[in-house]
Amino acid sequence: MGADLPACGSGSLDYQVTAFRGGLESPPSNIAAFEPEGCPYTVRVTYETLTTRDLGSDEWWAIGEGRGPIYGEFRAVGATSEILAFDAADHGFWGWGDDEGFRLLDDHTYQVQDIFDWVHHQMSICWGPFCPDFSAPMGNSMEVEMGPDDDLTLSFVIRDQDTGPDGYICNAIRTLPSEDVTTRTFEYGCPTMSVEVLIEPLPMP
Ligand SMILES: [Ca+2]
Repeated sequence: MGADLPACGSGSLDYQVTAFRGGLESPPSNIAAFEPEGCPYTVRVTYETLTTRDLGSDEWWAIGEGRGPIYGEFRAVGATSEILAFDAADHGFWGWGDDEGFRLLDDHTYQVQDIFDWVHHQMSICWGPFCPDFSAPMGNSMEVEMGPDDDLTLSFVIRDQDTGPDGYICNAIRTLPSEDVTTRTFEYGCPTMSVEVLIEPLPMP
C-alpha cells in the first residue's frame, strides 16, 4: 500500500485502501485518518524577575548590604541547551582590595535584565587594567530547540563570592513536562529566592 505518513505540519491525511484480484476490486476500506507526527519547534525562555527572601548573612567583613557580590547562570534544556551566564563579582586587582560588585538585598524583586544592564553600565564607564572583571549577556532570553515530546528543564544558580569558598545562594532545577510547555509564566526557586520565567513556544515558520 505505499501511502506515506503526512509530513510534519501538513495536517491529517485521509485515504482508502482497495484490493485487486483477477480484475475485481474490493469495496473501499474504511477511511483511515493519520494525524501528523508532532513537530519540532522552538521555545523562547525569558528569565524576567528574581525575588529574594531571607538570604542569610554574608561574611561579617563584607562591604555593603545584603549578600554578594553575585555571579551565576540561568539555563534552559530541551533538545538543545542554552545558558545565560553572568559575573557581577570582582576580587579587585590581583586579588587585592575588597570584593566589589552587585549585591542582593532581602525581600526584593529584581529584573534580571536590570542586573545584566548594571554590569554593562559598569563596563562602559571603566577603562584600563583596574576595571572589574564583570560579564553579562545582552539579553535575558534564549531560544531552545524542542522535539515534539521533549520536556523543558529549567535551572539556575546564584553564587555569593566570598573570601573563602564561595557560597550558593540558590541552586534550583525544575522540569516542565512536554504537555506543560505552553505560553505561560512559571516560577521556581529555593527557600532563599525564586525566579519568574516566561515560556513562549514560537509559531512555526
Ligand atoms: Ca560575599
